[in-house]
Amino acid sequence: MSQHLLLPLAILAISPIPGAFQDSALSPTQEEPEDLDCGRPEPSARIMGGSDAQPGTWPWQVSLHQGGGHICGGSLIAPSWVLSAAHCFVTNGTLEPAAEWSVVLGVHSQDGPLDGAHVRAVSAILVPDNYSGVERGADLALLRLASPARLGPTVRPVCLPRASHRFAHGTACWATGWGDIQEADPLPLPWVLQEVELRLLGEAACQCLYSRPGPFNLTFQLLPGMLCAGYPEGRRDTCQGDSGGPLVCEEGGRWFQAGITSFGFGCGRRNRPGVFTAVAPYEAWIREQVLGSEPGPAFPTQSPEPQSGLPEPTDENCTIALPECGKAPRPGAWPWEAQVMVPGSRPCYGALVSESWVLAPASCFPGRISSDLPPHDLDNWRVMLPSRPRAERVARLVPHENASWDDASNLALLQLRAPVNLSAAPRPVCLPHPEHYFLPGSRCRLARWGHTEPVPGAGSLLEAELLGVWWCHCLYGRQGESVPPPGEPPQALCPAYQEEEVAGRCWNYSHWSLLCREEGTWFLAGIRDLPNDCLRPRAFYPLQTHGPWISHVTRGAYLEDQLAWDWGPEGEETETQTCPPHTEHGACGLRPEPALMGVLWPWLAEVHVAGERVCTGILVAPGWVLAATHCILRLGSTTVPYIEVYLGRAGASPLPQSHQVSRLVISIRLPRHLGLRPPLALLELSSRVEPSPSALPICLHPGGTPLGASCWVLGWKDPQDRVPVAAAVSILTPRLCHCLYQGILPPGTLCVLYAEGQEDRCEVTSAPPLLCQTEEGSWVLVGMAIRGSRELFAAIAPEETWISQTVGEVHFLPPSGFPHWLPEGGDLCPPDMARASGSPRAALFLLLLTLLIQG
Ligand code: 4AZ
Repeated sequence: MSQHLLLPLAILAISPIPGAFQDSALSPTQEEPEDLDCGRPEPSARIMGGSDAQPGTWPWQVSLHQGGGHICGGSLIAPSWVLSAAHCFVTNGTLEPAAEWSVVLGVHSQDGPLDGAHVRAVSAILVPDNYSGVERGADLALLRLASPARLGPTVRPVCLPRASHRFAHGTACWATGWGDIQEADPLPLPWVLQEVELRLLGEAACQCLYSRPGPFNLTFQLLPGMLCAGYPEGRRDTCQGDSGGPLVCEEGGRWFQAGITSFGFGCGRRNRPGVFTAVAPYEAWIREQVLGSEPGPAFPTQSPEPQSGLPEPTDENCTIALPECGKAPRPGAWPWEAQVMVPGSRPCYGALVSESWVLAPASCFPGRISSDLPPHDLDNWRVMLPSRPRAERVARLVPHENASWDDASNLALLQLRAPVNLSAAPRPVCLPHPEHYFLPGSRCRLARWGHTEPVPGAGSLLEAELLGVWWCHCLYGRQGESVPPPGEPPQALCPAYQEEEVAGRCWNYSHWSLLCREEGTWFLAGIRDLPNDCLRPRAFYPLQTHGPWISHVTRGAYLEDQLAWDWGPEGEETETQTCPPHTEHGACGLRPEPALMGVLWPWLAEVHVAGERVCTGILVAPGWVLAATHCILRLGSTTVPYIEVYLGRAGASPLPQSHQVSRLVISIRLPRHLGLRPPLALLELSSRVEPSPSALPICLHPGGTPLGASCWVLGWKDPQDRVPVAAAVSILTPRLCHCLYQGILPPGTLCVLYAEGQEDRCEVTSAPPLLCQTEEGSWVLVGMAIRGSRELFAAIAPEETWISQTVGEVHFLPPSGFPHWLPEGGDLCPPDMARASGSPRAALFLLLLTLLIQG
């Protein structure tokens, strides 16, 4: 996974340089003094968080081109030698041919014409034998120029440190380059060389930062020959495209190259400083390579000379930077909440994302986002921020390019005329990087967003808990698609709310933002508008996909690494998972494999009848539960009992109270059956339950007997504690069943055979159901137990018409794609049938008894 963050080299699309010329005729050695002068730019003469360099400030900086574009940086160390990073030239363990590369010297802006720039071909690329990848060190390379560089005011070598040279930690040094100005954000035109001041970090301080899990929970072991520079709080750093370039420190009026830009975890991230190849330890290697070339690189002695033998000072403490965003005094008191006032519109809520930028829905500014011109009344727009005495004025509106047609991109950024001082309030919210993985079960809140109506009651009621990615993805219609694994941006984020809070709290129209907390820090995780609906478990649009756009526009929004890593079983799941197909009414019979903590059987209901017994019920549609008639209605009783249904209780460990759902039964429906009492009853619930992992309808089986499916009797171990158990069974062919029971079965009865030792797993008084799992993974209800029997079940399929007419929204699987029993020839049963099987007599006896009692 580290590959995601050890950013590979990107080709900066910089065209071949107009005005630069290939110059090989000059022999500059004659013009130079014997002892090569180094590290002195002409007097007077991105890097992330840096700024444009002045021309001629860094005359040793070169640009290494391949295929006509800038790939890496380098430094001129002698007229014929350039120092750079090995990883620029090694792909899959192979050194690229020198002929593919050229060195551009004396260049400032790479968007020509280039005064004073010239190009040299490369005659050799030398890489240490022990180089095997940036993380393993020795990331340096020497390039021999086909002809010496022409030294001048904008082309001069840098000084190299001797092996004994010590750069004190805390020293302010400079890194330069034409690399990205943020992660995945290339340097804009006119491609002017960027410079940034970075502080050298001691080995202990750097190791301390990299030992704390960061992106992808990764840590990194610093090796000898590496050095770090940057800041614990991040924000200023080298980035992709700067590799190979120099990190230089001034000493006694000369610039020494302390490091070569090598890598880092991302760019400018908190506690992830840039990692450089230390140059001093490679003095001998460099000298060996350049032997005989005159003049060679200069290694001036350090003055005052370092006292060799002394250990490096280790007095630095381990200073970890804490997030600067996302801290709130208490949920609901959001220090980033910004109220945007546009003349003629209701106030619109957004979030402060940096000193100068507010993020809000683009739909807050209708009519103002379609044209390229700034809104004519921008002067009159105001932004109210917490604890600011006066309203802020607005300088610019930048809508997302897809804002007008894509709800997921309904975003706009507003730039304030003057940056605000960040403190406890206002304080920006944290934004997630694209690879952020919000853990299932994360504690989240809904916050005002856009034109939201005032929240009735306390805003603190809007608590939510995040569903796992599998659930979110599969519940909300991504059928047959694979579930994005951790590290890939999800298509949706699903907060689940407490049912009771939701009941009766409906808004006519509302926009919401989803804030999720990690280690006490709040992230803006998602956005959603809910036209005309109650708050229910819903899919929010994840904001993490917009992180790059937001940082590109704002150049400094607070993107923060993931802070919580306890992935649990779902995160460890490495196999790609797919969602079972849906029926026309949506998702049914979903159950993650392997089953996660929490609910194992989302459709399993406890049906509490008249306060005296509990029957098994199965949720077949958002407002309907199917149960066995004999358990619900006692024989002889003429009154309709008081029935309560509980969902979300049937877990390996029961879900928190907040996930349980209870409903009253308002009617009991039975099919018309002549003579015998019908075995199946439909219970109508007082209100719908929103599909969620604790209340999800099962799929219904359309007919026949599932061939080769794995089937289970799902019950409770005992009716008191009601811990769900499943006993593995096979369903017998109708012929076998018929023969075993010698024709006394009512039509539509299924017989099962228990797997070895499974007969006694669940008790039968609560009338357990018979379920099977399809090959795609959906769970299907096939039958409900017949009174008093372990082996006999009333099939669902014969009642398909009645069930569909009564409920409407049930999920009968399409008959195609579900294997049926083939018709079997002959009615005759083998004469020894009854003797051959295990316990047909006992079953027969029970069945007779059942029929007698019912009759
Ligand atoms: C790169 O890929 C690279 N933030 C260079 C430096 C850093 C990260 C990536 C350090 O060239």
